[in-house]
Amino acid sequence: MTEFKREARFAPGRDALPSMRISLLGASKSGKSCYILGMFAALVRGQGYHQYSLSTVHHEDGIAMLQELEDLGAGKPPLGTDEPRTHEFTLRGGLPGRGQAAGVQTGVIAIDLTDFRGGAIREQPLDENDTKQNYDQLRQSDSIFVVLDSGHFRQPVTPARKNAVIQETWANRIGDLIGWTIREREARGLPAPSIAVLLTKWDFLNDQRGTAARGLADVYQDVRALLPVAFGIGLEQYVFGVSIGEFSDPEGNPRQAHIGLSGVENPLFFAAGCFLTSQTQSLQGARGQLAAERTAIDARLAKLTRWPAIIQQYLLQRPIAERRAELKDKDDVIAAHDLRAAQVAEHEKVLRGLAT
Ligand SMILES: Nc1nc2c(ncn2[C@@H]2O[C@H](COP(=O)(O)OP(=O)(O)O)[C@@H](O)[C@H]2O)c(=O)[nH]1
Ligand SMILES: [Mg+2]
Repeated sequence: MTEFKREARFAPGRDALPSMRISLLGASKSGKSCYILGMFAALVRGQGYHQYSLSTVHHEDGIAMLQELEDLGAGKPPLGTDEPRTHEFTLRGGLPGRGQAAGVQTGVIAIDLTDFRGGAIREQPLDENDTKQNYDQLRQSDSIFVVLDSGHFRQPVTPARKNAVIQETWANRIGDLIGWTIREREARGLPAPSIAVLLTKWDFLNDQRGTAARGLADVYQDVRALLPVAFGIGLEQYVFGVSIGEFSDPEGNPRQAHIGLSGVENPLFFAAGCFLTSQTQSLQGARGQLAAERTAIDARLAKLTRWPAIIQQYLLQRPIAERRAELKDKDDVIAAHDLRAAQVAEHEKVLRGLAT
């Protein structure tokens, strides 16, 4: 039997794409696993003019996720396995472009998204266990999704309630891990992760039939007071209300409901936009390097072509031809680089616009 090759049917393959890591941090039952299912389902068909879409590296994983979401709609909640789970996605999108490139869909970012195990958030990063591995992944995170159950914000977080909410949302643990990640990355010369705060089960607050109608602006102030570290100077952060359907009442009792995805793609677009900003910066650095290399070749060529024509013709023909070929190669590399940089910049702009 011929083995079916899973990836890279469309160039460029996933390995050639810039890869970003996202870690989800949130108390157990805050809605992390459900959110991932909803986000995938919302993006599987493509979104917006640029048709941003998400696919799983292994197609069967995607099918399983869609099935889990359908099961949820049929009244079967997802398994609370409390296992760390990394989902491997590819974000694709098209750019208008001109000529041959017009409307072509390409991979934009390879995304690894880790559903952090609840225990790992609360345990010490000891050697030789999966908690340590989780810490390694956290350190590599370009973005952190902080998952907070909107149920905690149906009333304002008053001083009297604050400690209870900190307890229930694990805010101290999450704040500590965010601070740790920022410091670890700084020590390695890496940019701070972007922070997307996800207010899951937003239907609790949004609900017109109304358990409580509070606007995002009010809740934003509560979140800021709860997790100041996520709002530090120089950090990119944004607060999103997301919902996948009224699958539980505010007391946490499951209930049957239709799937109703709301706002679930925005945090991903935000994280992708922030990530592409740092990509743009490193592409600029690489561009400077390429330009310097071109200048060096050009100087060598100029030196050769200063000789009298007769010498060039008889003695220097070969080195001159070689330098010219090198120059052409470098120009091709630079042109490809510039096209890539322009595409990254365009995706960055569009994704940021879609997110907010
Ligand atoms: N009302 C409502 N309930 C939700 C929503 N998302 C998840 N839930 C409920 O929250 C429970 C816990 O979600 P889950 O994703 O398993 O939490 P995790 O432990 O953080 O992974 C689910 O079983 C659902 O009953 C939502 O958008 N709205
Ligand atoms: Mg879970």
